[in-house]
Amino acid sequence: MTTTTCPFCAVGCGLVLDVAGGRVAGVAPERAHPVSRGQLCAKGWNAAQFLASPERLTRPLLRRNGRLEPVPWDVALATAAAALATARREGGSDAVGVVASARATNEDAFAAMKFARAVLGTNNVDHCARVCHAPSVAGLRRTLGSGAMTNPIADVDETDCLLVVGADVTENHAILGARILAAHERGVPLLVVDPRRTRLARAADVHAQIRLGTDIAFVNGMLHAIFAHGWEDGAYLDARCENVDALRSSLARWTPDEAARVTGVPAATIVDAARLYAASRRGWLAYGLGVTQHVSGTETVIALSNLALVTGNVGVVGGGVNPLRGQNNVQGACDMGALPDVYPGYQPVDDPAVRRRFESAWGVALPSAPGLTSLAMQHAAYDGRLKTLLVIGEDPVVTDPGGRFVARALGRLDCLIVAELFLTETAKIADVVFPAASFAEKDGTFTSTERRVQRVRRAVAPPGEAWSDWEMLEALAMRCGRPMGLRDPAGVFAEMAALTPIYGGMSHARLEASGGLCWPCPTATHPGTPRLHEAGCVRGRGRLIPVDQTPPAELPDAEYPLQLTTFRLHHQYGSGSMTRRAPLLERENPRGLVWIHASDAARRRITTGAPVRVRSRRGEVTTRAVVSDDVPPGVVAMPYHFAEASPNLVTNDALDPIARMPELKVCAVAVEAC
Ligand SMILES: Nc1nc2c(c(=O)[nH]1)N[C@H]1C(S)=C(S)[C@@H](COP(=O)(O)OP(=O)(O)OC[C@H]3O[C@@H](n4cnc5c(=O)[nH]c(N)nc54)[C@H](O)[C@@H]3O)O[C@H]1N2
Ligand SMILES: Nc1nc2c(c(=O)[nH]1)N[C@H]1C(S)=C(S)[C@@H](COP(=O)(O)OP(=O)(O)OC[C@H]3O[C@@H](n4cnc5c(=O)[nH]c(N)nc54)[C@H](O)[C@@H]3O)O[C@H]1N2
Ligand code: SF4
Ligand SMILES: [Mo]
Repeated sequence: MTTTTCPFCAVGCGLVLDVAGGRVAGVAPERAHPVSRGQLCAKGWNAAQFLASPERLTRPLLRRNGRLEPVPWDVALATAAAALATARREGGSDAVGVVASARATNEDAFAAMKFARAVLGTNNVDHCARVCHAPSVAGLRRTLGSGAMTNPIADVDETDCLLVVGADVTENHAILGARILAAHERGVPLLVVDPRRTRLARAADVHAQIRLGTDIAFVNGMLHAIFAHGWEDGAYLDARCENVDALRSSLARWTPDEAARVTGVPAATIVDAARLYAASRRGWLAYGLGVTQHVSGTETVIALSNLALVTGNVGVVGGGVNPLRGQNNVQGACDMGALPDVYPGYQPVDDPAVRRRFESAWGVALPSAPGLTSLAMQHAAYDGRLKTLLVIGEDPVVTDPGGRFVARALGRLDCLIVAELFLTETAKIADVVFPAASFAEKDGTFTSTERRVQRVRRAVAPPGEAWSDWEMLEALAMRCGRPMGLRDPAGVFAEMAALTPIYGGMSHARLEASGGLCWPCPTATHPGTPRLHEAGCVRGRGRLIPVDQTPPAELPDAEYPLQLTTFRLHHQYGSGSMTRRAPLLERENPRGLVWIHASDAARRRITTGAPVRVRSRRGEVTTRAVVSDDVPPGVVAMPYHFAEASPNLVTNDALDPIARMPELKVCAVAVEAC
């Protein structure tokens, strides 16, 4: 029996792997786990199914005469190191880049970050947070001083009001979703802001079914009503916030009627939502990708932060601004500095004092200018500026926007190196593929959405010749002539903790206990910090910043009359590489689908199950229809787990100017029967 952490979403449930004959024979929930408390969702129960799939990569692969062929590790490492050396010689250090994984451990992410900076000499390092919660990191840093979830999941049981904006919690953070529903059943008011009628929306007291990309108008309308009725927390604003007058005067035009005109939600509903949230003693505000995956993503995060501050809900039990982080270790991959502008612990690369500390710890000169984001690396590859790219545990060909651009851009690299469990669509076009060990085959840690750092433990040996990502990176560093000195996961963690104040008091030994510790945990005796900003905001005063509604980059017109949004299915995960190899999960939703309202379907003679074509200015995709009033007229919605029917063939890559996040949640499309 090996106790470990679920490898899917960032709720971070505890699970126990039952090992027999060198294989994982079963999965059970960890009864004593402080968050999941003996529960698992469908994915957790099936977390071991993919491990022994015959499709697991077991040997390194090298492209020879156009085909990927198995080769010894030595050969694959030598080829990858030579490609990195050639690219740096010809194009300089910034001609190479690294994409880290939010699915692998903190130790793997730290190794990827160190490999980019200390071995390759570039800050070109990023990961899937770019297309996920980069606007939370940017927005909440500006307003509160820290981009992470402020309050723990357990505060759902301590609150007087639940406000969920653009998050499908029962499907995507299922064990948290169940806790929200239970609180609601005990009488806590539940408000949901979502253009789709989600399971949570159906149960809610108020479902604000807003038009796509109009959240700022909605929140500003709420704030207008709050100030108009005197529902703000005046004492809190005086004591703990700045810029109150600027915010208040910026709201003049956002009367509930004006907000209603823009959002399509009745003015009375907006006032109702404002009253319920503001009049409650404490309100737990959570949000997801419906907020972040827009060109206005960072500003929408700021608007939500304004709302929580004006009502005195930051730094208090049962309150908070809570971005529901997605991947099992995306919080960790951000914390580890797998981002182009910061070292571990959000220490800026362009701060000379910080840089000197890392330079003296590692004994190398480090680059000072922030690097390229993952999407900018694709553009640089397309333009020939980036020549060799290492992608660890990510499938951008399926999961990044912009039609076939990603594959075309990666195809122009001199060398694409991929570390993976499976031969994904991205691995298929690689030049070198390294087989990676999965969560059940290595030691390390994951950091959950509530900043909870928990142990991941090796239960079985990796298949064939698969290695942990950090081991591969150390071996590659050695071939590059600059060993990193990483010896084992506990040692990697210790090196990281010594350089990262928020993790400074943690070690593998301290994390042995169930549930681990929440950061910041600066000293060896510090108990961890489940709730941020309690003694005032991390940045000092909470900063209120006026923001205004910006429309989505692409609006419907005669040629593309519908709006496409994207979402997730409970039984599938990400690009599907793991869930589609779990028979009990795959059978629930074995193929791509598009949800369409009955009125739009009838006009196009589309019925449920019918094949349909979805077209945008960037491409087209064929899939099957689900006729349903879960989506409003004028909106169609696709899940993104199916490579053969990927909405990213049509989604828009227009960017949020602050966080460089693409607008994955709305673009204009035409839909027709085919
Ligand atoms: N089963 C499953 N669980 C997962 C994942 C998975 O793939 N499968 N992925 C994980 C990851 S990486 C992440 S980041 C999380 C994501 O979890 P969520 O944040 O819940 O992600 P989505 O379902 O993509 O989008 C959330 C909601 O935003 C709504 N929405 C779309 N546009 C707008 C808008 O303009 N305004 C508002 N208010 N809402 C809008 C959609 O209708 C949808 O219900 O889930 C994690 N959990
Ligand atoms: N249209 C649309 N597109 C989206 C989104 C959306 O809502 N709509 N959501 C976006 C979001 S929020 C995210 S997070 C991204 C996710 O995009 P990706 O990160 O590309 O998706 P995953 O399926 O999680 O891919 C992770 C890969 O890591 C591999 N893997 C798992 N564990 C390990 C490990 O330990 N080591 C290594 N080397 N590999 C491992 C898996 O096999 C899998 O292929 O998609 C984004 N794309
Ligand atoms: S809620 Fe998330 S962490 Fe918990 S079992 Fe389900 S997928 Fe795993
Ligand atoms: Mo995500």
